[in-house]
Amino acid sequence: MLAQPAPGRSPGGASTESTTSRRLPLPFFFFALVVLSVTFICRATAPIRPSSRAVLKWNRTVPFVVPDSDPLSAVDLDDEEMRLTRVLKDAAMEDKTVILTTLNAAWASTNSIIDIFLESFHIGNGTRLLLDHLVIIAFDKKAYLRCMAIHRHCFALTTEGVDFSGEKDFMSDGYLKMMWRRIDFLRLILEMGYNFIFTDADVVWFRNPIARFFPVGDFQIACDQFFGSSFDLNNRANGGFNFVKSNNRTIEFYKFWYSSRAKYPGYHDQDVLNIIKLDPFMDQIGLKLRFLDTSFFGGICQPSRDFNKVCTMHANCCVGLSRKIIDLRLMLDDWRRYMALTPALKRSNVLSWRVPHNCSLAPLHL
Ligand SMILES: *[C@@H]1O[C@H](CO)[C@@H](O)[C@H](O)[C@H]1NC(C)=O
Ligand SMILES: *[C@@H]1O[C@H](CO)[C@@H](O)[C@H](O)[C@H]1NC(C)=O
Ligand SMILES: *[C@@H]1O[C@H](CO)[C@@H](O)[C@H](O)[C@H]1NC(C)=O
Ligand SMILES: CC(=O)N[C@H]1CO[C@H](CO)[C@@H](O)[C@@H]1O
Repeated sequence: MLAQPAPGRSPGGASTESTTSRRLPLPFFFFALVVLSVTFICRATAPIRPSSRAVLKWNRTVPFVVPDSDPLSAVDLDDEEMRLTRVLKDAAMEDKTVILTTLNAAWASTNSIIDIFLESFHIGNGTRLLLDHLVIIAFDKKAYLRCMAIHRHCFALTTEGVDFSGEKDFMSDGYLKMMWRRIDFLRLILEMGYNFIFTDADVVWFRNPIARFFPVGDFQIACDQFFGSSFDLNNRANGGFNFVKSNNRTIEFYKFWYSSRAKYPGYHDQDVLNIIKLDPFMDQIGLKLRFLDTSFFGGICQPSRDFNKVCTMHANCCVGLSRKIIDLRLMLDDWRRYMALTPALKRSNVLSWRVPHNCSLAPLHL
């Protein structure tokens, strides 16, 4: 069963200390300043162009944010770095690798995405223990409280003055900010010396993926479409699943990625990634970039063809939360059917995924 919240943590606040007198480490203060100023710059200069919106909205499946929850005002913001240090230390594997996912209110409801996500670790082969290394990063109060109720490692990511829960438009300004905030946050994780496997919560895990990562490769990313070679820059990367090692190259790369958002206003982090992967600066950084095969890391865009190989399946290429939930549940069912087969039938690869079933790129209402 799922772990109980760790004792000693109170919902909504990790600390009861007075915040005003806290001394902040200088780097963190600078980080907060940058985030804040960037936020305001974005607000001023990043209008969403209808043309880019139409192209972008189908590429990545995203959480919709419900409007009825408060920002995480109750959480002691000044305490962020301390809370983060502790949660990473608690969750990290011996080699300082953590598994990270982000959660907002809409995906945090009972019987919604987060439950399916966690269930997959329980029915996967050798995945249950990985939950000890999973940190759920909550973007709003509802997500944080739900996390505290069902999982051991929760972290509330807030930005003062920005309410990530108050937006519900798919490619809205607020939504983009949330995505970019995540990129900047992941850079901080790397700077703190942690490697991470980032996974969207609409990725179900059936096998431990670590053995499938390349021994040499700083930044390894799953694909919507994989064309056969892990080096091929034409592979269409999907930011919903990646493995990143902490080193100077990846830190530089995340800075570059984050700074590129200013060059492509209104674009999603993933689309900017699919542009900058071709930038000459990538060679200067020397980042070792690898694309992960959809046989191991599949999705609805390109399902894994082999149940004997599949590690994860992503509900990408899917518009609409209800459709996504139906298809994710089908994936869990298909996996259970596979696990119930005899070894001989397993090897004969008789099963195929029943997805996409409801998932579709067609808009729900237009
Ligand atoms: C599950 O994992 C065990 C231990 O690694 C392995 O022996 C077995 O073949 C795996 N089963 C499947 C269906 O992958
Ligand atoms: C980055 O490079 C410096 C020296 O150039 C080195 O001291 C440091 O350990 C490196 N940091 C990481 C995270 O690899
Ligand atoms: C899912 O698909 C079934 C059968 O095609 C359909 O009856 C049902 O309305 C769909 N549900 C959603 C939420 O799209
Ligand atoms: C499913 C998919 O990949 N859709 C679109 C993603 O965005 C590119 C352009 O950035 C389009 O060409 C794809 O059709």
